[in-house]
Amino acid sequence: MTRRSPKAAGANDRLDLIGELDRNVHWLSAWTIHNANHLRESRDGLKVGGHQASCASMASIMSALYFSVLGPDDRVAVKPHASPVFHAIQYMFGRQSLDQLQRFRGFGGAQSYPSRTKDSDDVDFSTGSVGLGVAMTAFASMAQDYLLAHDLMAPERAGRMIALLGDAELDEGNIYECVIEGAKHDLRNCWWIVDYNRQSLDATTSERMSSRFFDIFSAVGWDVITLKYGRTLEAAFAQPGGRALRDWIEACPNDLYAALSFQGGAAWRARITADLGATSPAEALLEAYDDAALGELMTNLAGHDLGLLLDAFHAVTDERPKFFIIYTIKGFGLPFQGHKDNHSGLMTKTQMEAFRERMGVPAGKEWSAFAGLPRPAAEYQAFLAATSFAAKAALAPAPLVAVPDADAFPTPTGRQSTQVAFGKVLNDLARAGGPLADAIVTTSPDVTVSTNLGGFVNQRGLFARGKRNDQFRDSRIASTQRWLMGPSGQHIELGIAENNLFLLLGALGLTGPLFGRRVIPVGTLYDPFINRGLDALNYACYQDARFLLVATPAGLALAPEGGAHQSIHTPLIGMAQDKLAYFEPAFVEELVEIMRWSFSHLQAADGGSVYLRLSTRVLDQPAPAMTEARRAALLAGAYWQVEPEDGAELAVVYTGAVAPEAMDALGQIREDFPGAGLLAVPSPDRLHRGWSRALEAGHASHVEQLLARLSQRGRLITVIDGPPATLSWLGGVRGHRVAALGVDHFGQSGDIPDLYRAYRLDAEAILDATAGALAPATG
Ligand SMILES: Cc1ncc(C[n+]2csc(CCOP(=O)(O)OP(=O)(O)O)c2C)c(N)n1
Ligand SMILES: [Mg+2]
Repeated sequence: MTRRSPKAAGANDRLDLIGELDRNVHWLSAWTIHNANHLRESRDGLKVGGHQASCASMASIMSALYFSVLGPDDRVAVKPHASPVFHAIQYMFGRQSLDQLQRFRGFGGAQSYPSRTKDSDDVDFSTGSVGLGVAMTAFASMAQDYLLAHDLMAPERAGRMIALLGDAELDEGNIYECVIEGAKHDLRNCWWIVDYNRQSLDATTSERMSSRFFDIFSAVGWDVITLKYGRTLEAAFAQPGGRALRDWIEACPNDLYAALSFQGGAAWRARITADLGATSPAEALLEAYDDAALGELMTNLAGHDLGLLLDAFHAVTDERPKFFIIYTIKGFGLPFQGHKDNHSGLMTKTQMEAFRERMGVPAGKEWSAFAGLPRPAAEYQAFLAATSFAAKAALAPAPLVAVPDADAFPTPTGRQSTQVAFGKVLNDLARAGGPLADAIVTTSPDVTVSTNLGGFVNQRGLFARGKRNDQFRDSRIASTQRWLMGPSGQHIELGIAENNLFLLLGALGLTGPLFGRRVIPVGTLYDPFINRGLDALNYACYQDARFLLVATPAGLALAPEGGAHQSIHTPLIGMAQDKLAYFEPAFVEELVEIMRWSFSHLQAADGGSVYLRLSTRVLDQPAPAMTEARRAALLAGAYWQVEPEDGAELAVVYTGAVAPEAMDALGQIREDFPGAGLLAVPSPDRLHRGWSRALEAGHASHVEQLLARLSQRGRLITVIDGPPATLSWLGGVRGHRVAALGVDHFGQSGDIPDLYRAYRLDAEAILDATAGALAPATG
């Protein structure tokens, strides 16, 4: 960060100019955080926060990338707590507003962590939950390869998917799940750049890992490029005594290095002398530096040497995955550099004032993009306008994939489960062909067959960048799975790791905004294992990725598989997860309508993703009864399957595979209460959201209209193979008393009659609950 003077045109001048811009990236990122914490009015007394140390650590790496290396088609996941660096750079490019910077971490302002949906300055990937943004770039690269192989994008528009990460992010397991998957899928065009400051949030990290990361990533086929020392330090190593100095540094533990970086030149000198002895050849070398210069020398790590960074990045000419380990100092150039507590450290007003003077920023010019730099602003602007990153333009909205009308979705007939019917619907679509069938890409973490995707895959094949043989087929060994593998395949088979499923769905669900062409991703897994990938699911939804998630089997109805595989609380996840509409149909006719609607909802500007909680329980199917009105009610979440008499005293309400029990119980109830109704709720989520929205908008919601049919004193008996809370809220809609049946303990193995008895989901339990609900209220 030393000031450079303008030189003659040429490579050196270019480097100088980027160095000058880099200085303002350091400045603006620190200043934006300072403004939010110390200058902007605080109404609640809360610390606003922001990470000046994490920003300073990575600023030069990002300057090198954005000012010289990135092309218009490259996409970047920025280290979450380097968000201010990203916003500062965009501001310098004229793509971020002053108002947004001034409202950093405020309502409607630049986001604390880069956000695709909430930031206005073209964030490629949201980040925040560490590790996920990193893996997302690998899956985005696979998604890009999928588009390329299917001729959905021009080869010359292929970009590099780049993650900028903190070293502590490497502790997240999802990273390793991802690189294993990457190795299987010939991952390419993916760079991970580690800000290797050897500090996490709490502490300095173990030096034992340094060489291990090299081994781990080399082992999975990545090119590992370690950039450790800056050129000034390398030059010192070449001096007499330099070898001894280098050996000392190599042996220096991370925490000591960090502490000395904080303490400065005199402390470095004292410690090195104490360790090596006054007669060491390094002594003469140290004497050539005064304390300040020695402090600068010893913190001259590669991540703070722009020339070195630029050369290293530009030296990459092939598309193999690259793992850069770049040594840095956390808080570089700031008063708390190297201090173990610096993660949320903020400069005081006095420290900021000193920093401003050191950076040469005139008072009153703090917000100007090129404040205090030696050249006229126009020169920087002209330089930035000519960078390859500046050519990044907003993509036209991806064309919509036409969803065929109802004829293309024949309702599978006969006794069956929703899981089997799901497979048939996809299979029929694949057989009929057309734009929707061609746009679908399915994926599953090693449960393709057991979630009934097999038929689709038989027809559409497995995706691989290169053609691969099916040995079993070639050897004429009989199998129901005829899985041909090649570039035209439409199924991406994953290993078991569910995190990878959600990250891949996230990436495939963003191909429209990322690459200009939409695919329709359909992912399947066993419902209980949503929990395994829950943060990745949330992450995909947070970015507004669009996909159909089919979770099956679900609930106690999976009977013999027992408590480890029976999902219980997933309906509440479905209800609470933003940008994900949860449906749990009981019958095939409902499922077909929901699937057809989903393919449009996935593409609608105000749409979202869809979660289908399906079952392996085989049910008799009622006579076809779909009408326009029922379809609309079903998609709004509920319909009267058996209409109540007006003013009825009772209704049984159910969701999903417990339909036979609900119908059986209702039949018996109607012997005494002929007006009782049966309310089917295929989407507790849509029903509840409609109710919440209506509260805001002040009109009667669908659920209010449905329940208005009942007497004010009416009772609701709700039942679901899931948590009772999924439906018990219905009592709040019009004040009806509710008896809520459902599962609130872990499951166990058994058959459905035994389990539904034990967990009180059978007709008898519904009748008992009815009797209880009708008893006069006590107290
Ligand atoms: C999944 C997750 N867990 C915890 C956090 C809280 N957190 C934010 S940053 C951080 C440590 C960051 O260290 P590193 O990645 O090395 O970044 P640095 O600030 O050192 O550059 C932690 C634990 C988080 N954001 N995400
Ligand atoms: Mg770190």
